Amino acid sequence: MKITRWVAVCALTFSTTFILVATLAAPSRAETVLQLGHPTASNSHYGVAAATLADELAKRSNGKFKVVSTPNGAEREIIESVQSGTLDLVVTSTGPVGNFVPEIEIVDIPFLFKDYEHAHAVLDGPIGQDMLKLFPAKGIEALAWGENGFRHITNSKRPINTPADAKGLKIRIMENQVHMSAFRQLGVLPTPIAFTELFNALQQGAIDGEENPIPVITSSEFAKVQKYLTLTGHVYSPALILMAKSTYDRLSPYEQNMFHEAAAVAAKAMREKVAAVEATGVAELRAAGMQVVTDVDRTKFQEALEPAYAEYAKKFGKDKIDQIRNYAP
Ligand code: EAX
Repeated sequence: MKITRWVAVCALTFSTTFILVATLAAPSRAETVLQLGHPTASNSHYGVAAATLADELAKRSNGKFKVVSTPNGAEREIIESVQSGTLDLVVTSTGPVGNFVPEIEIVDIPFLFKDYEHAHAVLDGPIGQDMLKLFPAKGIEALAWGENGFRHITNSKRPINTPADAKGLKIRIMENQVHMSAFRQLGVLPTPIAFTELFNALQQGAIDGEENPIPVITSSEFAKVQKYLTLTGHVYSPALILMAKSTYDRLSPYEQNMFHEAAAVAAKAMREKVAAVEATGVAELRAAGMQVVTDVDRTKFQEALEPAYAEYAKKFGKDKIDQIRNYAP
């Protein structure tokens, strides 16, 4: 009886000691959960950026940072939450970003970027990188430029071959002053609506059309509510990976660097996803019943928007616009 009790006490002491030692020996693994919001479905290019950022941060921090993503958010609202620090991260188009950092709206000027290569060169070069430095003064840390893609017009009324065909259509635009000026020039009725309301507005016929890159049109299933697509490519739509400055400031310099590096990998994955969907998306949309105008004369649209450039020059400076237009690395 006595021996049995001793064995039991010993076993207890041993296991307690073991647990204590094991606990002390284990690295401190307090997990930091970060909340991320983005505007589209999880299988979209935004979802790819969010998932890649989560993977990269988990890997680089040995599991310390865990990113939890919520899709289908309203961009302006989620940026507001990041600015106030109630949300940690956002992947967003630049659409509503000018409401927070006005200088950024310059990148939303139609026909500013010739092609993807030109856009990447500007954003990855000194012009784009200097723009990221404007965010901290507004309570936001800008981690990297991502990508939404060149935007095209869809509508439910008629095929658009020329700017004249677009006249009179009620077209949803982003909450963006630069786009508002451009679409006024086209003679459409530009209607700013949050992206989260867009599908319903199209379905109910409250508006006739909208404009978005192919990866948004496919992942948001707009073929269900839009018959016509014209590949106007009228404006390049960048994206940004942004972080609450309050969250960023709590990190060590080593961790801050980790976030920038992880975001760069996420942004690259986002661009790759955009390119992949660009390659297959139009065929997919045709198969889903859309009628696609591919051979549109883009210069006609560019000419129709030309008067808006006087307004842009006043707002941003002609030199700044030309610097981007003519940029060669
Ligand atoms: O960022 O609002 C828009 O049309 C955006 O392109 C969309 O939310 C994806």
